[in-house]
Amino acid sequence: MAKLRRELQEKRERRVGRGGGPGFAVKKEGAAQVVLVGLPNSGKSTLLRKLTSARPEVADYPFTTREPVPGMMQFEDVQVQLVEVPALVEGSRLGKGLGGQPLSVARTADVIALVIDVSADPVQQIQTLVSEFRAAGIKLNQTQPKITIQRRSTGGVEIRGAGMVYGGEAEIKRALQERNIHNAFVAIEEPVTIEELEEALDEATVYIRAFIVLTKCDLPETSPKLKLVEREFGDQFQIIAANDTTEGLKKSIYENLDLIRVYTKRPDEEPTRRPLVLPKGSTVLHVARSVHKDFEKGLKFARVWGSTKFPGQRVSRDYILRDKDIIELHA
Ligand SMILES: Nc1nc2c(ncn2[C@@H]2O[C@H](COP(=O)(O)OP(=O)(O)O)[C@@H](O)[C@H]2O)c(=O)[nH]1
Ligand SMILES: [Mg+2]
Repeated sequence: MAKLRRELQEKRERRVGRGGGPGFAVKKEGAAQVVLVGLPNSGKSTLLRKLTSARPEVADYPFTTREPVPGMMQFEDVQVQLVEVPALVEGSRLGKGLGGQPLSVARTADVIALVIDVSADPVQQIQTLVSEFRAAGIKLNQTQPKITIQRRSTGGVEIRGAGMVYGGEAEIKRALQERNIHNAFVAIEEPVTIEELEEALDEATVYIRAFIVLTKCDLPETSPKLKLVEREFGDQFQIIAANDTTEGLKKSIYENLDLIRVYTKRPDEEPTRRPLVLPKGSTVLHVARSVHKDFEKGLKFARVWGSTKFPGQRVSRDYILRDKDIIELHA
């Protein structure tokens, strides 16, 4: 899983560079990188100051923050990197505001936080951000359609699952030809629109998890606006109101990262203090793999404390772990 993540990351970093101009990827640290994106004055720097020891300038004029500013959020025993990027505006990708820099950094994020000033037309702000991201090929909270494309040097076009696209083979071939792809293997494993296929062909498309943070909830008359945002976007995004305590806010953010912590232990010893941080849904096998790649082969069973019915229960390698589980691997 670590290897997969690294490969994906490298792939994304290459894509950033390809957009012309320098890449602005910020070196990742901690369990996940969350990029804070918002319009000018939406409260990004204030949020970063509240959650990390980074000290970006806070001011009531736009574009105070001109370079990405990373900070480390410590939540219990997990470190999460937050990165404030310069404000995004309508047309950023075309060079407006401070240009494509915020999009370029957001493109390689593990998770994107849309930082929205709830006191100023929040619906409009969210729509602006989402459409700017969409135009830049960054899809928020959408699952990547199951399409495989392998470019080849010869052999023409081979298509599997053409019936999954409205228009079938003819449409697929047209989309390929438009992109000067004459030799490729294309496999479509679920029904997709021609638009989704075209996005998959455009390698610049990335799919990133995102949530909304509403700032300035302390200002008067904001509670109806908060409700409006929940009604309009609640299906699409988790919404966090930033008027919580610092610890509460950190917890909400952590929960939105879909990570779990597991503590490994040896028989008759105490568990490690530092957790392994893995994606939600990880199994015993994933843990074994991230401890040591040889462990995977020799793994016989594991004992788990926490999510199991009984403490120290024996589980199989496919057992799905939960946050804060303690695990003892037996080879
Ligand atoms: N009342 C209130 N003002 C805020 C809050 N967060 C930010 N501000 C103000 O909004 C302005 C812009 O804040 P800043 O954090 O610099 O926004 P950025 O441009 O998105 O980084 C500043 O005047 C802040 O004091 C908040 O939660 N409540
Ligand atoms: Mg700022």
